[in-house]
Amino acid sequence: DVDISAEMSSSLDRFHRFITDPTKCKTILALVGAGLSAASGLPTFRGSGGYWRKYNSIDLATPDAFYSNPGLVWQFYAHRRHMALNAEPNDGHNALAKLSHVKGINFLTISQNVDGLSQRGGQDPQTLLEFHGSLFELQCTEFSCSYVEKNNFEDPLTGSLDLQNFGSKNHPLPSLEIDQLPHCPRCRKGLLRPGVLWFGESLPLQAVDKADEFIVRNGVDLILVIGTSRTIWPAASYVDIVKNQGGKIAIFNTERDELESSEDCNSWQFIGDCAKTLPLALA
Ligand code: BV8
Ligand code: ZN
Repeated sequence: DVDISAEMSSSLDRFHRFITDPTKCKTILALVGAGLSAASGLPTFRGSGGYWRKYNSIDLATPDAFYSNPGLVWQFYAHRRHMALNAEPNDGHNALAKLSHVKGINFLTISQNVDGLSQRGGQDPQTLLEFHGSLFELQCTEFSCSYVEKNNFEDPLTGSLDLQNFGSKNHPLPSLEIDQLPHCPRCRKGLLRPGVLWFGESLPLQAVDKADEFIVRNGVDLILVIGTSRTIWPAASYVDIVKNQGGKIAIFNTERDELESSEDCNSWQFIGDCAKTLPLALA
């Protein structure tokens, strides 16, 4: 049900010939962003998607915002946890999950998404790096305590973070006190924070090392750039790293990417909803 133009079907053929030729395409890296979850109903960051009520996500996804107004930042993340938990993985997630089971160690996804949908879509966790953390990881902010909880899907985390109390737009956001926010069950005094990477925070070294080791060990033959505006660093830098190695690039986006001339035979652009174009391209 995707309108396949003549141009698209010829580049699909060229792509299929390449991706199914083990002498040409052994190792695949995917860089995925918010556009992969758009078909699941989760807003992207650019344009209108980047706003929650009157706030721009980038202004709330910072340590300063959290330490100056933890209640507001927790309401923002409680809202996103709730939306992600009530969203379903789409055919784009499922296509990548299938590829992960076919390719195994010759496939790696660097995900900028924190919504947990790739895992719920069945992608082999060994092939998935959550470069920007996860909405469902909690960390203690007490310096001496190292409490981290993964896969916490409780919704709401506390009574005050129940969307019934602040979900609808026309209710003013209640201002929450510290003791109404999630606290550490281990040290019992630290405030918990969402286990996501905020702007200005350095990436987790083990994720960067795993990505670099994968790229150096194998040499990447193809990078799939899926639903990302390539505006966030250093995640965006992996596209050039692969191209500088001589890898080919396939872009799956609703917008044409001006950075890549589709003339040369080293790149493909599949314009449309990646929940539709990915299953076609990876079939
Ligand atoms: C770092 C988790 C070292 C939180 C996110 C000044 C001071 C400090 C740092 C910087 C600075 N200037 C620049 C930096 C670096 C900064 C950065 O990149 N800033 C940007 C604004 C320029 N990066 C960092 O801070 C990183 N850390 O560099 O540490 C350091 C340390 C100290 C000082 C300097 C450097 C950490 C970045 C991580 C931020 N955390 N997420 C949360 O989610 O709340 S980023 C967040 O936004 C998302 O995770 C995601 O990565 C990003 C949005 O990007 P996309 O996923 O691409 O989404 P977007 O909406 O932009 O695009 C969607 C695309 O999909 C579009 O192209 C659209 O056309 C397409 N699309 C839409 N629908 C579909 C579709 N495609 C296909 N199908 C569809 N249906
Ligand atoms: Zn603690």
